[in-house]
Amino acid sequence: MTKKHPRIWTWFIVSLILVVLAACSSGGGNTSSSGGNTSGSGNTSSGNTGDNNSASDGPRYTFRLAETHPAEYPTTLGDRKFAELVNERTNGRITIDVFPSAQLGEERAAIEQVQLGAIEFTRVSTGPMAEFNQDFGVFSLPYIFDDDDHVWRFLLSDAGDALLDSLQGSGFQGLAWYSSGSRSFYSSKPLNSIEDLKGMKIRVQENQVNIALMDALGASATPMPYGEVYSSLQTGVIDAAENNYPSYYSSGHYEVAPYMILDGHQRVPEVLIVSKTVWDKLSKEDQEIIRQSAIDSIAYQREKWAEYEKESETMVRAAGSVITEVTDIKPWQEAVKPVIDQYRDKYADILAAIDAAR
Ligand code: GTR
Repeated sequence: MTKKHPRIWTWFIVSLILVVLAACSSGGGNTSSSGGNTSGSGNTSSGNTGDNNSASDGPRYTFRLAETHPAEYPTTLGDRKFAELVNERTNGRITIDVFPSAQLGEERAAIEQVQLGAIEFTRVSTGPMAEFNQDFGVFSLPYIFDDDDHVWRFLLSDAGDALLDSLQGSGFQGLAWYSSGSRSFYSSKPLNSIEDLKGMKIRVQENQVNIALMDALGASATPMPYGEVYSSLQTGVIDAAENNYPSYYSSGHYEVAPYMILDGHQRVPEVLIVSKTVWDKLSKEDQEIIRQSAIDSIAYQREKWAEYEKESETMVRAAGSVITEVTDIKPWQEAVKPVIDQYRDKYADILAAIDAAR
């Protein structure tokens, strides 16, 4: 009999502790709360500096950023610089964890997740973005830019800003552009001239313009995710693919497709985007910090890009890739003219802005 009372008390105390714990834990960890809760949030990596300026005030967030490329690739370095600036400028209140190597899914799947708000940020190529916002298809048109400086004059113009903002209609906010050089063809078979592409099955980034482009070259377009290209080249599912030197090298494609022809048919920039669902929940101050940090990460990404572009060229040449220069680009430009004709009206305004940036 005497034992019963202590047991009831034990249950009472345990229940009380559980109720108190439950009440405490419901107050933090919500990444979208708008209250000024700066303690007990789910943020894993920040240290609250205890500063009381406006950047430190407000909700704490831990966001994810999906990246296709490996950790040392220049876009990933740009993403990390961006995340670092945001973290510094909010005194650790906003953390953006970068997930490289397509850990969060292949590019198209990552874009879909960002559109839904399941992943907050991603850095992607404007190539696959064309299926989410048609204006982005303009970047897949062949030979519309003279060189990298021309691309950047356009991207940093009002027309470039307008393109970033046009993503709002598709469920994103565009934040900044990153460099991606120019794309050229490579194959497991010798590539000496434009004629060699005829009849080849060529992997392209997933969008409609690329299908028209391969038709114009007498090849057949095989859109597929980037992560499947290596094995598809290896097993002969495709004969060729196309990309810039950094991707050709870092993906290992040069090992299975050692013939490259430097036709430079496209300059398809990279873009850093955030989910509109997430963006709209942020305060104006946080939006401004995030936008400015993205813009401020561009210079670093461009610098790393320039270094890695040279390094990857050296590495693939040293590994024995046979690189053919194109001395006369005119036959290439002539061959792809039907593609420009097909899309001239659709992209009239953007093409005019690209011309104006020459
Ligand atoms: C790269 C780009 C990637 C991806 C890839 C591809 O140049 O950086 O984001 O789009 O091309 O061809 O799929």
